[in-house]
Amino acid sequence: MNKVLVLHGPNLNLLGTRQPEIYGDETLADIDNGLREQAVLAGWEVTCRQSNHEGELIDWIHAARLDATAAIIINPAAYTHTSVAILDALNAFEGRVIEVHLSNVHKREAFRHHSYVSLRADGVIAGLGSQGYQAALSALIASEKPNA
Ligand code: CA2
Repeated sequence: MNKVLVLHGPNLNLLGTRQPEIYGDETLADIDNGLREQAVLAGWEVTCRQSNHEGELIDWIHAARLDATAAIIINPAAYTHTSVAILDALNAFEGRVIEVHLSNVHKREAFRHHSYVSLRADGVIAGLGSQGYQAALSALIASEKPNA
């Protein structure tokens, strides 16, 4: 079975409680439950994790190298714009990587326009709200190789 790891970075545990005008009114649990349902229909398995700690996100990326995870969908949140360490960890991961942002970071402050993670990502989705995660998973499923 194809395994996908979904990683959410710092402060995304607050989704649905603050700033709905930017990040929408769904909670992180809503997003994760939707992805699990979508995955099951395709015979895929999704594991979702959120952390406010850079090192914990890196440890999960390292673990994905060893447990046959096919792809990582990651919203690194503010670490997008600061973390060479997350970029380095993703560079050591051999599967596919899709970077997702709820908001259109390019319409926002200049410091959000640069992403270290985009240097590694196979695809980047921004500004579609929670649908961005669904689109990322759909793209991964659609590109599944027969007998992979
Ligand atoms: O648009 C995105 O998904 C971001 O990755 C979200 C990050 C931000 O730093 C990036 O530039 C773009 C911020 C996540 C904070 O999430 C909150 C959600 C609800 C309430 C407060 C923060």
